[in-house]
Amino acid sequence: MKKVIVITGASSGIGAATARALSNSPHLVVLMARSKSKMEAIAGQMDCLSLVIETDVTDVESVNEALNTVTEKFGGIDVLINNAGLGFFDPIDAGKLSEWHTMIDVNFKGLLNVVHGALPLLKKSSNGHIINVASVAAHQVFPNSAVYSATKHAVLALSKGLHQELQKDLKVTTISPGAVNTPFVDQTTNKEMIDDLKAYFAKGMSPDTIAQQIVYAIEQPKEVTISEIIVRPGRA
Ligand code: NJP
Repeated sequence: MKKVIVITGASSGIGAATARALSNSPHLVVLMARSKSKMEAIAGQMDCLSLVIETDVTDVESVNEALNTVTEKFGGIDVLINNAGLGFFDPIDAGKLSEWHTMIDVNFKGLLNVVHGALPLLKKSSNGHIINVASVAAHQVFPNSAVYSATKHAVLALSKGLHQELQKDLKVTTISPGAVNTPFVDQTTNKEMIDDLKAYFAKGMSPDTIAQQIVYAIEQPKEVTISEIIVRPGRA
């Protein structure tokens, strides 16, 4: 069945891999992020119908304009993949307040902005489905990532609330990856930690692996909801 699938954070990493994984599907795939040229390069290699929309999830107007464009072009939304996110790793004592605020603004408030705009459209769809990309940090708290973990705990809590209140209208899936080899870690500004972090994430899973799990959740029959997927690198 053909679905309109919106992916936030589609310019890189897991979001870009998910767009590519849907490339040969019958679906209509919408790529949203701030880096338009990167998304155009990805969409240019996709065989399915796709649409690139420059979107900043922290900007309500930008999000609502993007969702209006999707509705105009494709008539609505069936699947929303809330994937845009970032992490700055540092001890809490480093006190980098603006980095804490950015993580909350993108990972949680940004996700809420998209959910707020998309919910009426998803509820109209007979295949409405929200897929939230959380993290293993939604389930446990790691050193040097207290605020990141807090944002991902919030994403998981929101997913559970959405399911509780809206399960008659739509499916909700949370996917919680462990380390994935993407540019995710490059944003960390702690110079003492960055080399070790890069080496650690380089040994992580391929973003294609996470994309396959997301596609698996999308392709389930109507009577099946995959509520949660936790996927960790397969090493001791
Ligand atoms: O990271 P990366 P991942 N508005 O840096 C976008 C979670 N996760 O694929 O706007 C709109 O390659 C940014 O686009 P741009 C993680 O928390 C990861 O690894 O053009 N989009 C880019 O497309 C996150 O939720 C790991 O800069 C915004 C994308 O976000 C998700 O996986 C482990 C934006 C980030 O791509 C994808 O991360 C884990 C904004 N304001 C969870 N700001 C991991 N990699 O190990 C950023 O547990 N983006």
